[in-house]
Amino acid sequence: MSQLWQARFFTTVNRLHDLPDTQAPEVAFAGRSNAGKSTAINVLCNQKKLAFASRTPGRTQHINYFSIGGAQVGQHRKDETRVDEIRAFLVDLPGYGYAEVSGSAKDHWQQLLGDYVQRREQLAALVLIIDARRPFTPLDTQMLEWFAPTGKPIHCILTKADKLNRNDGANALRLARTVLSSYVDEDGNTFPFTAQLFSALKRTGIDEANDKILELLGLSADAPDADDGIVTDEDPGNQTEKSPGERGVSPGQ
Ligand SMILES: Nc1nc2c(ncn2[C@@H]2O[C@H](COP(=O)(O)OP(=O)(O)OP(=O)(O)O)[C@@H](O)[C@H]2O)c(=O)[nH]1
Ligand SMILES: [Mg+2]
Repeated sequence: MSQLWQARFFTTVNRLHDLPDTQAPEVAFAGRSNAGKSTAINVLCNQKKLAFASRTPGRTQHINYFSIGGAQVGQHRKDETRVDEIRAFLVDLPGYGYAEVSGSAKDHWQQLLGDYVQRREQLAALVLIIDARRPFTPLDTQMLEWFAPTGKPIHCILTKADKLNRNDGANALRLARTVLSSYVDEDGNTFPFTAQLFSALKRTGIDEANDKILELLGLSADAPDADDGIVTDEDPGNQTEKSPGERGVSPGQ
């Protein structure tokens, strides 16, 4: 059982000002609307309804925090989370590029996402969720360029790989790695960017994503689990800033 299976809903926020004043490291899932962020979180956490996933694009409209640690998942599900025992957070971000969102709401979210990824000190790394069939849209590139100067890692999950045949999947992965390695800082060094294929439907790439996310959160894969209970289908009933890093970023090498 992965430590990610302990995840439970923690809080939801709509403004940077309201981000939780917590110290545990967080990994945020960013990506186009409908790319599969919420679904990936659910699969990795082995819970069907932890994050809202939907056919309707634009479903995730707030920043949702899920805590790992600080609760005996599987036993006393409704018990309060012990905040000081939380070891990490997964953060589900609203998708970008959703055409139906009005201009001002879109601007609000673009600005908020940009500020969040560039300035949130607790953010250890970004998981960029990309539909394997539509790699690196301009807004994905914008996200990369916002985040790269922080010097923190990005793990790119090319999801819906079940929609591609083996050959096209391999090509999509190769292209993603080429794009990621084309970003260099002003000294010509590449950034800590990685990529993998994933399918929530076929359940492929889960172990690789799980291990990477634990590593990014500083949680070791073989650490003892808080609890032996296995939760697969429970609804939790919910539903400081740092200046951007010094390093410049430039595409192309
Ligand atoms: N075939 C296939 N469909 C997937 C996969 N992952 C997600 N989907 C589907 O894609 C749709 C969108 O998934 P979500 O997880 O809600 O996407 P999201 O990125 O959270 O979207 P927003 O909340 O709008 O930003 C849903 O219908 C999912 O079932 C996958 O690996 N394979
Ligand atoms: Mg979502």
